[in-house]
Amino acid sequence: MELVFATNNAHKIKEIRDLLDQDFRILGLAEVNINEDIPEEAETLEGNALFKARFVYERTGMNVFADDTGLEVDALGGAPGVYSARYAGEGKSFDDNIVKLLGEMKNADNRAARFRTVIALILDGSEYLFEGSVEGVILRERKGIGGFGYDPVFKSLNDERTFAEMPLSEKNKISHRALATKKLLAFLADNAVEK
Ligand code: ITT
Repeated sequence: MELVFATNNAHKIKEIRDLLDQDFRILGLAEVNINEDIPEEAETLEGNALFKARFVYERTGMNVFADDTGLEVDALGGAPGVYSARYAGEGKSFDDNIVKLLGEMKNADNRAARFRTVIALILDGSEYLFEGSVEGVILRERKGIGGFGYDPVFKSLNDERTFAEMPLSEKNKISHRALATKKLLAFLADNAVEK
């Protein structure tokens, strides 16, 4: 069965191809001739993931899924959340975002935060949502050089290391994205009819 993954991120596409068995053929946006950037303007992760999946479904009629991820910090009322990629402003770097985050949290004693990923699937015209999250804390300074985004300042409650101190292969087994993806894969294994 063919399934579009509404992303241009080749790394994400490879990761899911490695996890899915051969009954599924994953196509990226370029492979279904969608070459524009799909806007991410909703106010929730669910809204963005659904918007991206619907955008592709309306143009292609194909089964499709899309994801969105954010870092939700309790002391900041859930920010940066859906704005995680552009927290310090459009076109700013991962490090600029960390600088802003640590600045905003300078006086915060409550360091609780979570990474949350939402995946929206449209299968045979019906919509489904899957979620994965990892609870943790925001450190006061960076530790580690692996991963990306906010990884150097995020430590899961279940580990002594930040995500940036873990080998990527290990992070990719336990991450918010991995947990949401596992739910998607289990659902597809049970519900996707061979086409
Ligand atoms: P797409 O091309 O797929 O849209 P994106 O950069 O928008 O990729 P996401 O929606 O998955 O990526 O994530 C939004 C932001 O959240 C991302 O730019 C990072 O700042 C942060 N983020 C997401 N996953 C992360 C992770 O595993 N570790 C650290 N930061 C992460």
